[in-house]
Amino acid sequence: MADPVNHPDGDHDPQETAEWLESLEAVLEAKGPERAQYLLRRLADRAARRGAPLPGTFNTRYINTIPREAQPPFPGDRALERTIKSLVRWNAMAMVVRANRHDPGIGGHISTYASAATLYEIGFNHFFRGPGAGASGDIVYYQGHASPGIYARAFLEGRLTRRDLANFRRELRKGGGLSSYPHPRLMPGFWEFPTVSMGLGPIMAIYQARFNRYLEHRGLKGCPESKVWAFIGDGETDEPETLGALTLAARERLDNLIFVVNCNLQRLDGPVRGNGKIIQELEAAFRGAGWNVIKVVWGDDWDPLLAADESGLLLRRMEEAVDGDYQNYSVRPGSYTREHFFGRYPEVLRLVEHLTDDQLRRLRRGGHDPEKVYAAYKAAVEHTGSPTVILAKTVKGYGLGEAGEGRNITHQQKKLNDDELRQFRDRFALPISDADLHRAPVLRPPEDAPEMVYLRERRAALGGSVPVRRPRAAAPKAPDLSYFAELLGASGDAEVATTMVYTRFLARLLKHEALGKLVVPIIPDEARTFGMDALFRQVGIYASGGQRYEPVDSDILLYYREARDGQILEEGITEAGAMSSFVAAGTAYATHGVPTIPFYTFYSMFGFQRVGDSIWAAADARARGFLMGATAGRTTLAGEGLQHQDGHSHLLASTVPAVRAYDPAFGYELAVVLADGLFRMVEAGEDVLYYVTLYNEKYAMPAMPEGVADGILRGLYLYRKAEGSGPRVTLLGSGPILREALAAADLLAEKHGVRADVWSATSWNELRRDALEAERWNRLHPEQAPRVPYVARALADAAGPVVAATDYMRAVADQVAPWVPGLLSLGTDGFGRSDVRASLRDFFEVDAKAIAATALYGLARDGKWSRRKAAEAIRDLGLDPDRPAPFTVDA
Ligand SMILES: Cc1ncc(C[n+]2csc(CCOP(=O)(O)OP(=O)(O)O)c2C)c(N)n1
Ligand SMILES: [Mg+2]
Repeated sequence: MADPVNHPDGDHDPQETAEWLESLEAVLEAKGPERAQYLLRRLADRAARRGAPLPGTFNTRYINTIPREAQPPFPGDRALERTIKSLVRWNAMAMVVRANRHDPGIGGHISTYASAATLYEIGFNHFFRGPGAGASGDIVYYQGHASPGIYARAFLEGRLTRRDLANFRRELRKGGGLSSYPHPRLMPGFWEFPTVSMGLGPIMAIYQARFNRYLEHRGLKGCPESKVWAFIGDGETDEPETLGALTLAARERLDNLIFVVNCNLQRLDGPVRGNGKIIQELEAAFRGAGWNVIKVVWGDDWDPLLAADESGLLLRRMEEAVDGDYQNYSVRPGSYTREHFFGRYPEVLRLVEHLTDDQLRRLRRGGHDPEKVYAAYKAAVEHTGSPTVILAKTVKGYGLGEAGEGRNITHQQKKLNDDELRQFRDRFALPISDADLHRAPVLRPPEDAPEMVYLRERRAALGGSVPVRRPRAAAPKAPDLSYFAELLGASGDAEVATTMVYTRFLARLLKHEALGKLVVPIIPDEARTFGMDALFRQVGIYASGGQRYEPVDSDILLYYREARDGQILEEGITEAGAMSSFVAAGTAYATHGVPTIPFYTFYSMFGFQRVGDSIWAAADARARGFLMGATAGRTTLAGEGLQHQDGHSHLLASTVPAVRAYDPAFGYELAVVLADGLFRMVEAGEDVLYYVTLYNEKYAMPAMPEGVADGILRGLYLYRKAEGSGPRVTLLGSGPILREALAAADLLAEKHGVRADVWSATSWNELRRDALEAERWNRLHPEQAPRVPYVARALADAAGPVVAATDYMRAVADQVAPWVPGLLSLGTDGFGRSDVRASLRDFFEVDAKAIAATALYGLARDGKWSRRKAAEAIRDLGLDPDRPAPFTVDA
């Protein structure tokens, strides 16, 4: 091949250029590439110092990174692999076409897998290690929209039935079906990682690869051979999460990580970079971040053309053409490509004189050439010291011809007519008769057909089929509540916040003989805010290379201690990254057979609101662990104002079916909830998540009363019974606002002779969940004795009006309204403000006086108190009845 650097642009002294290049050749020949690289670096250094720095470019030329000469021999049987791939292609297409014929509008994708078939098949036949390959096998993130291809292969491997395929996207049919995309929640024996919300797969893959190292360095599991593969769409790389953690992967030298970006140049609506080149753009980004980049741009048809490109003009033409042009070259006839692409320069046109138009049209791109893809994967697997990305150029909808190959509509294509089916069959030489064609039959050769034997042999050699999800960790016994006895007593004179109680819980758990080492504390740069820095000393911060400097605060007790076997994942300021670690740790019971228990502690405002989609993915992935929303509460987090004060995370938490959310007020409540979470997730193996809000308001913690544990877990228990006579009311409070309810009860008794029972509502969400179940059962069993929801049962004898108050939007407490007649709720709807707690609670009307006034109104409303006295009380308490509501936008 012509030297690609022999570029005709701006060479004013070709003679001199030739001499320099000759010298380079001589060094390469005699001393090898390392010496050549050394000299080039020295030259670049010198040039920079002499005022001629090399222009910053992280790009190489627009050709394959691995030249033809360096390609390893292909170890497979090309013919049999092509047969298998054609069958998978056809079946993937057929299952979508059939599904949409049967149920128009059911959806599915043909063109994504069509472009990626070679990328996956080379993986399945030669690289992806299954569970039997030792350690944990490989960990593969499949591009969500390529799932028909993954199902089609599993069908050939005998893992799925015809009925499964027929029920693609019809999961509710009798016998079950296949989920649209990778959802472990719905197909728990098959899919491991949810990927279809774009960008989450890639970032989860990076933190998964890092977590594998963590397991190793902490002596929990050695899995150095296990590779993490992430298949990504080129359009998907626009998601900030896709590229957001690249530098972490390079910094951690994650050579167990391989990204494969399927550069079919298109996304849903049109080209990814019509006016540029996505491969070159990504190359620069990945190289700049420190990745090993392997470009697979051209198939072997191009090798002789490049070899004959003496003038360098073919290469120049390849670089001039933009992705929008390349899209045309895959759609239009060969004559168009001859004229527009090759025809620009006579020298280039001459290179293809011997090729017909049809041959020109079929000049393959690198991502469709098995040998080039194999070479890239082999180099990636063998590369050490940094992660690798493979940028493979393909055609979207490859093989669909008129039905959508390379066209802008291709992403949505779900139907093929008879002509299009015939073209597809002919192109891939599939054994389907003309008569059968219109049925788009799913194909499966007999078991003893050579391709079937080959397919099975290859997977057996690689350790069995993938994807497969295998929850297999032994379930360690969780400590019971008595292990945390120190947290259940009264704090006496000491004032503590629930965050402090939580830190003590964690410190104690970390000392537990069986579970301690399995705990994975995850923090995005807020440990000091939460008072968790004591853990730095106790268990250390994970640093793969150990601590290579003397910490500036090494003379103090709580210095920043990093260690190779450190236990804390101190992620820095990346909630998306921290959530990815959470998923890796929370699914390790299945991925690695190691039941690690993540405790991810974050600023509650930056939890569900910021990374809600990642939490949804964690729930889909059946992750188990604790999400700890610290500095919670719109009025409890003082000073910080609108962007920080969380008054809605419980509402958001209620949208995720796997989340059990709690809002404890007291230390013992917190301990009961966390111990229960350990039992359910670790010992009982329930695939749920716990969300618990923590606060930084300090107060004296009472001792745990007898018999309240069950109520704490169900979400409500009577904390203080009213004494004495007089009109009665019932107050419910959660989190620190429970104390406002208690103060309101005192106020009502002292000033108005009204008696209040005060209940601690530890989980509005759980109360509602339970009530919904009872209500549904009643609806469906009209002849039977109705079930009474727990909240209604608990409050059956509640006296007077019921007032609920929380540090969250009223909708949080209102969740129980259907079962608590006449409920009056108070909450913190509106934007937060920078101020002290007392002022904030006054503003949002959730303090003792607002609760008391509401209770008196309730009595008056119910005819048990005079309306005049209620109005007087409002004035006496200092409430301004005509002030605008705090939740109006201009309050
Ligand atoms: C977060 C998110 N946004 C939008 C979508 C909808 N969507 C599905 S596929 C697609 C286009 C994908 O293009 P690309 O990543 O290039 O994949 P290709 O199908 O071309 O391989 C879009 C926008 C999604 N799944 N996730
Ligand atoms: Mg694409």
